Amino acid sequence: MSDTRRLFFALPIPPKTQRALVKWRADQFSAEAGRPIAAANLHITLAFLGDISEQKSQALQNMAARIKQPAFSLDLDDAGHWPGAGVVWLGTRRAPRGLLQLAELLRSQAARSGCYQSPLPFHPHVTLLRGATKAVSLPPSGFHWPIDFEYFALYSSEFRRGRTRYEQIAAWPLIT
Ligand code: 2AM
Repeated sequence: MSDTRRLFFALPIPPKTQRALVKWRADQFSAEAGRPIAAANLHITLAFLGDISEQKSQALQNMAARIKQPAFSLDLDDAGHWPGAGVVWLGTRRAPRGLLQLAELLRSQAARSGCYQSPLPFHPHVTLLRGATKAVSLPPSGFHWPIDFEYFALYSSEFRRGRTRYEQIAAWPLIT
């Protein structure tokens, strides 16, 4: 049996914004609202690959290395709750074209390599809380978390000793 890893392409949230978001989240949500995601795990998923072999991972990394997409900024100024998935998220009211193009490219390369892609439209978001299945009161609008993204990365996700750990496997620059 060959070894597989659970992998996904994502945009990491810069550490300074991670710290600020975690503080803000503690003020905005009660402990009962859901399980907070660790600061270091905050990210925007671009394409989820699932459990894949090293060979497939290498092929997708080779394709990622050839991507030439401009860097972009986005403002996390939107929040929402998906009770079915139990997710409270931050998103953006105006997704930059560069982000949508990058995700579309990675998702179509993943699909062509046999990684199942959800038919739901891509909705860029940072998951803040999990296990949020009951009604949650969301922060009033008016918050802004501007972020400049200059690279994207491939991560592995591993559940160990009761914790989800993400490890960056490789990263590629966006054109500045
Ligand atoms: P989420 O934050 O909306 O739950 C690592 O698990 C990342 O991949 C998470 O950001 C998660 O998105 C996303 N993810 C996990 N399973 C997925 C799936 N089946 N389809 C799409 N994205 C998924």
